[in-house]
Amino acid sequence: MNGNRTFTMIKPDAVEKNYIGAILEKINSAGFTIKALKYTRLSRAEAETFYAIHKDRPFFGELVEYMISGPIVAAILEKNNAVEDFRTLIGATDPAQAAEGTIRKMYATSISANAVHGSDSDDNAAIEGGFFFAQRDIH
Ligand code: IDP
Ligand code: MG
Repeated sequence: MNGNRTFTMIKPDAVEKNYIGAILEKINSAGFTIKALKYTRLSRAEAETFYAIHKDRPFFGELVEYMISGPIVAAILEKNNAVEDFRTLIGATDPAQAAEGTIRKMYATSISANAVHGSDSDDNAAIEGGFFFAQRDIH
């Protein structure tokens, strides 16, 4: 059975362009409830840990530099079938391939600076949410 929580970040490019409000509005309009929310900035060590699964990929260095280049918004979201439905809402990793109306199509800059993160599984949603939020931050 699919779970009802996912984790997202509004990434530095979208924050820089003042898209926080527009992206949160799209998330709410799609039926997701915000369970936790934080405006923060990753250290290099945190970004390397968060993306450790990609450490052998050629884009890892670029990804870490980009993710520490400015502040982000982190959030835990709730909806039935949250992980899959949120991946549909954000669209393909490369905004050039993302479907019309998706968050990445509307707000992303490039395959690296692609506006938002979305967890890829229930297990990772729980791990990633736990990376940013204590139990007392989740409501
Ligand atoms: P996802 O965010 O759609 O799940 P992943 O394959 O998990 O995509 O990659 C994590 C992040 O790494 C992407 O969101 C993007 O910021 C960056 N990334 C992925 N592929 C590339 C690439 O080919 N070049 C540069 N950055 C990339
Ligand atoms: Mg991923």
